[in-house]
Order: sequence, then structure tokens, then C-alpha cells
Amino acid sequence: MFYQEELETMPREEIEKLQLDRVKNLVHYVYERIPLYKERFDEAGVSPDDLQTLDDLRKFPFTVKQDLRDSYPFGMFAVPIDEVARIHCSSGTTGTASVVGYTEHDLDEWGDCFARFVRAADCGPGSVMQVAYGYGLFTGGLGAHEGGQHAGCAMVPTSTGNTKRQVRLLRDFKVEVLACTPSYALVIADTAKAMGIDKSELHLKAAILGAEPCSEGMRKEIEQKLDCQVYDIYGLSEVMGPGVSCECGEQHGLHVNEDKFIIEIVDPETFEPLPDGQWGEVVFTTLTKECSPLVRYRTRDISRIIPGTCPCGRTGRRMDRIAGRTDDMLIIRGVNVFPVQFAQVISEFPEVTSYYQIILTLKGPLDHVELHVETVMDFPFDEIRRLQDLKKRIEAALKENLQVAVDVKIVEPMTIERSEGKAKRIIDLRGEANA
Ligand code: DLL
Repeated sequence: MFYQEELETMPREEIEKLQLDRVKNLVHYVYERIPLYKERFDEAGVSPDDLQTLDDLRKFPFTVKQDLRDSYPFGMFAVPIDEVARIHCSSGTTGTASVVGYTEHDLDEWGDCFARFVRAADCGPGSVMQVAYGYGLFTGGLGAHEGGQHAGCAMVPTSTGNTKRQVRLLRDFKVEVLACTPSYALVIADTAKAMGIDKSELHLKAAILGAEPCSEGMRKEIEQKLDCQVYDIYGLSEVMGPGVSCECGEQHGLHVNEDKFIIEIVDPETFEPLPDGQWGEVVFTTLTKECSPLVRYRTRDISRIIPGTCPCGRTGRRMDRIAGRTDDMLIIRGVNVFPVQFAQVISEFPEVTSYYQIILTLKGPLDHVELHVETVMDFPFDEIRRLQDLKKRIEAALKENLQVAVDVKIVEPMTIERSEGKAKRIIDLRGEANA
């Protein structure tokens, strides 16, 4: 099902023509309205008039998170405050937050972006949609809410928390579409089971999950436990919020809303653009945003463009699921690994749950990595031999798949912290040892 079929299935040449028209306007718009861009373009020796083809965008400098922080709070707003309808902040836990503003028009476009994927999940008028992302400065709650509303759903704004009530409402309201983080979806599924509510009592068709990585194993587990299809949705506050891209029913890559964003993949070290198919850092340029437009924003997320077209008919190119963030990458004895790769390995072991934590410490000059995994309820935790055997097998699988030596610690069921929002997977204690 489409929401804006003409835009979603627009032939490539037309999308590119639309992008070119819009990006030409954008570079003039930001040059005239945002001092930082004027300064940066002048420094780089480029003028808005230098943008004549889409490839010319490469001549323009990148924007990074620090630019937003340095402009705190409203230095990068392109409109006066009386035109701002809403303000969100990034979820960053350290440093100054980056502040993002939206005009009424920006909010409307955001709702459209998300609504396309509610419809892609075959939900719309007649569907009840429960939003268990946090409502507030985080863009998940209100972003999904507006998206569902645009798609015509009856909205249930539960926000996070009170998980038993979430489960009861899912059942009683015959909710068809759930929006939350993958880790919270799992908590909801496990809570339903603990409450004795069988998945057959729920009416879920779709779960639109994002804001954090979800391994294929975790997706399957959620689909199986909630008996619905899981759609991976991506976005980030700086660029808009959820709905920059999302999967369709094919579950093979996330269609970028290319009428509203230009995606580039660049080499994370040289920042040179990479061809389709190659993994690198994702960079976005916003094409229609009025309040907080961005030129070539470096996201630090790692993905690639999946070559080829999608059988669903959507022509927006697909980005692959996020493999990690450049700042999340662990270098373990010289080998680069992303936390989500651990998740993929442990999902092969039915004896353990999807909850895990990576503890980083220093042993002398070297990084030491401990992976905590939790056994499922019916695993005989008292049988030392079985525990040791399991530990050995997981360690061997990690060694084989990721080429890294990891110390696996198996912990009792329900001891790893549950998350209602983004799960905290990495505990880095290396700084503390130095302090
Ligand atoms: O997490 C927006 C969002 C809300 C997206 C709800 C999807 C659903 P931030 O808090 O600014 O915004 O965090 C953005 O989260 O750069 C990625 O590293 C990560 N992220 C978001 N979606 C995904 C995803 C929201 N589907 C940062 N898979 C991004 C993996 C994701 N990582």
C-alpha cells in the first residue's frame, strides 16, 4: 500500500531532477540565512551558483555534529523563532545537545515521511497504532505519532514504561501496529508471556522498530514472539527524526525518502564518495527543511546503498541496515568490530537470550573485552559443565566469525538491564582505569 504513490514510485530521472531543483535552492537558502554556512562556503571557495549538477554537491563542505553544538541553541535555525512550531534535541548523553527546529511545514513533511512506511506495512485507516517510543525531546514518540496520524491510524500514545499496561492495551485495543525500539519490543513480548498472554490474543500485523541496531536474529525473535512483521525504520534528530528511511514488506534494505533527502556514502577516513554497494559513512542533505536545513551532514552511521531496484515498486534507493557507528567501532587487538556483530553471533545460540552487554576494560596496555550473555529461563544454570561448554562454544564462534578473542561471561536470566528506549550495550571502563 502506498501513501504518496507518485512520489514513492517516481522514475529515477525525475527524482534526480527534483533533487537538483531542490538542492540548488537549498544552497542559496542556507548561504543567505545561516552564518555558519556562509562562512564555510566562503572558506571552501564555493558559491551557491557553483551547484549546477547533483555531482557538484561534492564541492561543498560537510556539516558535523559539533557545528550544531557550537551553534547552541538556535544558531543554525534558518527562520525566526516566530516561524518555529516545535523544537527537539538529540539524545546525546555527553556534551551540549544539538537542537533541531521545525516549522509547521517541516512537521507536515515529517509526518508524510513516516506515514509512507505505516502504509508500506499495510496499516492505515482502521488500524490502531500504539507508540511506545518516548514522547518528549527525543524524536521517536512524536515523530511516530504524527506519522501514524497522517497515515490515518487511530493513535495510542503510550510512550515508554508501564509495560504491563502496554501489553493489556495491545490486546484490548486490538492494536495492529506497534512503534518502539527493538529492545523494548522484546521486553513487551517477554512481559506478555510472563503475564500469560499468548500472542494469538494480540492482533499485531506490524512493528515499526528503530532508533538502535537490531540484528537479524533479534528481528526474527521479535517476529516470532509477537507474531507480526518487523520493519526497520531509521532516522536521526539532526536530519529530521524517524522516517528518513524504512523497510518495505520485502525487508531488504531501507528505502530513503529521496525526494526529501540526498544520501551519499563516503569513505570514513578520506571522506571521498563511494560507489553503490560499498560500505561507508552515511551523509545526508535535507531538501525541503525550512527551520534546520543541513548540507552534507556526516551521520557517523555506517551503511551502503544496496544496488538494484526493489520489487515493491518504490524507487527510493535502499540503504542497508546500519552496521554500526564510526564512534561505536571497537578495535580489539587491531580488528575492527561493531557491537551488532556480537548480537549476530549470539543469536545462533538458543541457550541464550538477545540481551547482551559488552564490557571494555584495560588489561595492561591492551583492551580486554568481556561479553555478558544471559541464559534462557529453562537453561540448567547450576550445571557447571553445561555452562562451561556453552561459554567455550560462544567464544569459539566469536573467534571464528569476528576473528577476536572475547571473554564470555554467562549470567543468570533477567540479570542484564532491560531497556525501554535505546539499549545500553557497551560499558566502557577503560577511561576509569586510567583516571
Ligand atoms: O533515534 C530517531 C529515531 C527514532 C529513529 C525512532 C527511528 C525510530 P537520535 O536519538 O538522534 O534519533 O539517534 C540517531 O540512532 O544516528 C543511529 O546511530 C541510530 N539509529 C536510528 N535508527 C536506527 C536503526 C533517533 N533503524 C541515531 N538502526 C542514528 C540502527 C539506528 N541504528
